[in-house]
Amino acid sequence: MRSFSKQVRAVATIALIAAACRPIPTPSRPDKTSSEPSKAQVPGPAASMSHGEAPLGTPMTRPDRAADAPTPLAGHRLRLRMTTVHVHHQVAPGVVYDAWTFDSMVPGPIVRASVGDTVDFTLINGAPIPHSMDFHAAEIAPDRAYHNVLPKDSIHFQFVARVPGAFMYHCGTAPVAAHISNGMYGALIIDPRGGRPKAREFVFVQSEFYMGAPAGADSVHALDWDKVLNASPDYVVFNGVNNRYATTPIPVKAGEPLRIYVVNAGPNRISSFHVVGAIFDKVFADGFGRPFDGMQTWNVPVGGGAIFELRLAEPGVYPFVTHAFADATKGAVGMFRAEAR
Ligand SMILES: [Cu+2]
Repeated sequence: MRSFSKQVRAVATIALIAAACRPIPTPSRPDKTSSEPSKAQVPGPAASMSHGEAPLGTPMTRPDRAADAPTPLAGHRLRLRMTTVHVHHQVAPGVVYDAWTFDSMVPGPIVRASVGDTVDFTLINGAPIPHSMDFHAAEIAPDRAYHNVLPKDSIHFQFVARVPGAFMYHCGTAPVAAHISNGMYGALIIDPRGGRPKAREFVFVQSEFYMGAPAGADSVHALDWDKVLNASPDYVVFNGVNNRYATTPIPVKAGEPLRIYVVNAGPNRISSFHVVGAIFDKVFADGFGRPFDGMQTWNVPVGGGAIFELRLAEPGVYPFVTHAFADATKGAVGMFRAEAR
């Protein structure tokens, strides 16, 4: 079987040849902003020397971040700009992965808008191979909006959010399983007009890592394509990091209303989301329509999302997991620490 890197190079070559044989639409070039990557962020060959303070090479993903959902958008137009960048991502202590990202983050930035809002989106490809964007909350012709963006090129499109819910976005460039496995996904929250009842809100994106043997001076892992095809990940994680909120529990108050947006990026494993010691008051599948009341565990399909509302009854530590426990054992576990109000 051909190595995965050869397959990716072949796909990239085919994409480049195809692009050379047809006119490339002129993208709307965004103005330079601070969100555009600096030259230091644009990936290049790893340096083989140090300049004394730190080794040169591919930059790391941005530092750890909280699970809190961002505040809802004030206006009705979300001007959104992302850059695809290849960086090193720390999946677990001492375990570094050669990730493909939106904005140097795994998962990518959380996007939030409301029903009726226009999402005005620009994707800039700062990576050395083609990438693209697929928003599950958009109703749009994929061959117009979701096609490949070549290195150093960009694409611009917009859509109006019609359906509320917790949605996935991801790179849709072939082979899609590779681009998702390498880190190109994120959560897109669409609020109903007028919002949802007040609650502490969190976003968990479940996903998988398939580790090849470490290579290079930095012992960096890259994708093992056979493991992807066998749906046999080494890590299944929330928000990109093994046991992320188990080692650092999320503080909440006992009895306060909690709302959790869960998106399952996969690319292969169903998330059977469960909070130990709690029953969900309401679960919204994706987020639209009538909720299910009194649920213990809810399956979030690959490429899907769900919204969970609950309260933790008393002070204590409450694990949240995928109840597919082989996957929880591989890292999809976190903790809430409920304190007295
Ligand atoms: Cu991609």
